[in-house]
Amino acid sequence: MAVERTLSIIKPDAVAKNVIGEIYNRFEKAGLKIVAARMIHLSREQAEGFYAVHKERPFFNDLVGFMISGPVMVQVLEGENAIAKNREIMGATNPAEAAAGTLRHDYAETIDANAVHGSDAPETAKQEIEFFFKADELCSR
Ligand code: RTP
Ligand code: MG
Repeated sequence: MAVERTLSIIKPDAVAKNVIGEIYNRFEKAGLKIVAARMIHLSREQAEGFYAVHKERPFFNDLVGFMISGPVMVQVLEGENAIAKNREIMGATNPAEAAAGTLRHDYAETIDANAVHGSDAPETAKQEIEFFFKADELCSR
């Protein structure tokens, strides 16, 4: 299986709950390495840019409003099958449907405030990583 990189965001609700460390622990236990990380309070323009793919969706304004409601923790995860593995750790988009033991089951309240983001495919992972980090800010190890 190929070593991949994926972009992960701990969203404002989970940062406010003070569970960054708990979430990092899940990544590390699953064999994913944090190779870059940064805390940032996104501007509206940044959040709209990051979620541009969803701009025609009915939930776009709520999503952007939520993502700028407080700081987020952004990280690049590296490991075998990292994109799918991270999505497995995250659980279903709607926490009510997320399997026991997943991050969204354990830390999320609603489909809007759903604790984490993870890239969904190799091409989006590449774009999303480049959105937040320069190449020399990634520390492969
Ligand atoms: P994410 O991008 O945050 O990792 O989540 P995802 O792939 O599981 O879900 P996606 O379809 O990409 O949607 C992005 C975020 O928009 C919010 N959403 N709200 N009200 C709704 O029907 C709805 N659908 C999606 C969620 O916060 C989701 O994480
Ligand atoms: Mg998505």
